Amino acid sequence: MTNSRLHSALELLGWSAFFADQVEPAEADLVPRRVASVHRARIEAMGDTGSVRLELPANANTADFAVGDWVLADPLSDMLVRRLERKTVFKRRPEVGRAEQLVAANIDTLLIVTSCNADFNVERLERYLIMANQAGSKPVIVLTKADTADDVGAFQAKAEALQRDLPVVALNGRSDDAGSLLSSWCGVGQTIALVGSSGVGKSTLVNTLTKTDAKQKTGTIREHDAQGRHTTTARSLHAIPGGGWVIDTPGIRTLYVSDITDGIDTLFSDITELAPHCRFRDCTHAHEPGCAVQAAVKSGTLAADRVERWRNLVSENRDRTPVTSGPRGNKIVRKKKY
Ligand SMILES: Nc1nc2c(ncn2[C@@H]2O[C@H](COP(=O)(O)OP(=O)(O)O)[C@@H](O)[C@H]2O)c(=O)[nH]1
Ligand SMILES: [Mg+2]
Ligand SMILES: [Zn+2]
Repeated sequence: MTNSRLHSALELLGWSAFFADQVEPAEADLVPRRVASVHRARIEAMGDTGSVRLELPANANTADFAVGDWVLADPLSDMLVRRLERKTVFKRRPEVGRAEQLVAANIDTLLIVTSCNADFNVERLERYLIMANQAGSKPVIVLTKADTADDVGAFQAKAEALQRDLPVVALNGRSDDAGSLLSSWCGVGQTIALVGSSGVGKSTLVNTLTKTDAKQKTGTIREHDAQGRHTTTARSLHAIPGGGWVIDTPGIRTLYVSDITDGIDTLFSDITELAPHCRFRDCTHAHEPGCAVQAAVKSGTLAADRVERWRNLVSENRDRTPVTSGPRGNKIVRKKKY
């Protein structure tokens, strides 16, 4: 474990070169603050001097900010000046025709939580994986209730087959071991969030991870973390003893895919990497002669149902993504607001 006293207060909050490099010389008198919770009319943030309520410019819309965002503020007035570019961002479009909503930002790792029981569902896990890939967060599958299952290895193998190099951790969320099994994603300044169906053990895991151990309660940030201050909000940052942060209930519920540029390709890289070997450049991998994907299915190296799910997800994304966002097949050019 890294000793948190060797890190600055901002580094403990997740500040890194990615954000520091964005600060212009003219902004040297401003201070970085990390958004801890977003409300309709106010934003709470954390910085090297603790929690503050940011003053908002008259034209600011709190809906443009997400838990986890880094902003620059005036240290005297706490006035928010601007948001820094995000390393990762989760958005969702609640319905076709509605605007995308921000869920959370700068999440390094998304823990996709399911249980070693009937909750385990490949289709649902694939949708969460697409979400994580698209956001730019590293996905990890967490298999809870390993203590209740006869064949944990079978669940583990199925989960590992979902995406190349996908870490899979099986655990008992109620046991203290859970924290050490997940510690490599909960280090100093690292931010995680959990998604998964109701009842899989997300709250249990958050409680286990954030359990305050008096011996580890060191450093300035720990003294005034957001615990107890933002109990009325749906989403907020909570400190993990040892250095990381967890965003509770990130509220990612909608499981259809939309507005995905490369999150599907990342999930199905085994399929998309075969495409250049097809005879036709515009091969749909459905019925064309000389199709490398169909050849892989025939030879048994690729599962037919996986190709089928890939096809369905690609078409669902096409149907649910507004054409105004970008021409079909091209990368969506995302508008920057700040
Ligand atoms: N045996 C066992 N029970 C668990 C585990 N994780 C959670 N539970 C239980 O599952 C139930 C639902 O957990 P909860 O954390 O509320 O799930 P959430 O809806 O995802 O937040 C509770 O009764 C927990 O005690 C686990 O790893 N093993
Ligand atoms: Mg819960
Ligand atoms: Zn093909």
